[in-house]
Amino acid sequence: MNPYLRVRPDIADALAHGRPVVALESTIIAHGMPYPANVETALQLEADVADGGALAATIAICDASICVGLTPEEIERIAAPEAEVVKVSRRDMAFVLQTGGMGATTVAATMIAANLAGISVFATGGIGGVHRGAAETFDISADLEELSSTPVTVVCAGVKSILDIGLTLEYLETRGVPVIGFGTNVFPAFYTRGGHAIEQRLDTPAAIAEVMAIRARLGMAGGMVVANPIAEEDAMDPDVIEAAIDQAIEQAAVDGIAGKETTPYLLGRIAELTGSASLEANISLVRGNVRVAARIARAFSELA
Ligand code: PSU
Ligand code: MN
Repeated sequence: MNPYLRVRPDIADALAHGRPVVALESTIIAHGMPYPANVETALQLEADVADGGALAATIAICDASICVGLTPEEIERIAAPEAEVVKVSRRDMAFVLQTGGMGATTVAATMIAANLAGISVFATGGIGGVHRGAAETFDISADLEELSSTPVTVVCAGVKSILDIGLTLEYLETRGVPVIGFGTNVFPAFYTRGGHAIEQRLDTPAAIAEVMAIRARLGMAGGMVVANPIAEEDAMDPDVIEAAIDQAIEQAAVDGIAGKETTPYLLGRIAELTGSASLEANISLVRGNVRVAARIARAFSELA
């Protein structure tokens, strides 16, 4: 066991016996949703995973450890509006383990932690990607590099159109990351069901689990993206969300936002501009993703 890992005993037990476990990230809690919806959602997601027959492991950095399986008290601590929580991606992980304090893990950092703990399936809302204007800014999320090197399957509702979705898909292709539509040939755009075509579609968790197993047998490094669109009845009006995103991006330029602050800033502005509509859509889609992830984790555990 890695000395920096602190795996909750019930999760360690499930993993030791090959029972299905789904990793969940914490940046979405600390920096992706307002309080108290963030705590309520984090706890709801764990219950949804349990309903799906798997065990949830919410991951964060706490007290100089990589905590795999936060307690409800720890979720409350990381979600509190006054909490000082660092956003931790691959680059930040060792630093925050040295300095101590709380860190919310991004998709990239959560994948690293899940892999260290032996968890193969992870669910979130949206992954990071290639930002609009990346040709000038070079702003490409470390999530994409992580997907190319760390063998964890990430179930998401695609990426938000704060990003350049087409370039994000190109980048994933270059880095050899499979992007599989779960029951769809369209890459979802988080709040909406999307528009970019994707070639690979699978309709069952069992088929996805088999692709994971084949990749492992081929000795292929890296993970996969399973793209699961928001439920039709909860999807937002594309014009409403696009207008908010354009305005948020303009404001970010005016305010001189750059680097790791960009994504949380844009998420915050969009939430302000669209109010509860985007929050409700966000909660719906992430709940949908954890349910699919639980089914994939079960199918994968049955293969082993
Ligand atoms: N996109 C969302 N919601 C989120 C994030 C992205 O719609 O909460 C978070 C995830 O944790 C993701 C991170 O891994 O932002 C990406 O940040 P960056 O672009 O700085 O890599
Ligand atoms: Mn970035």
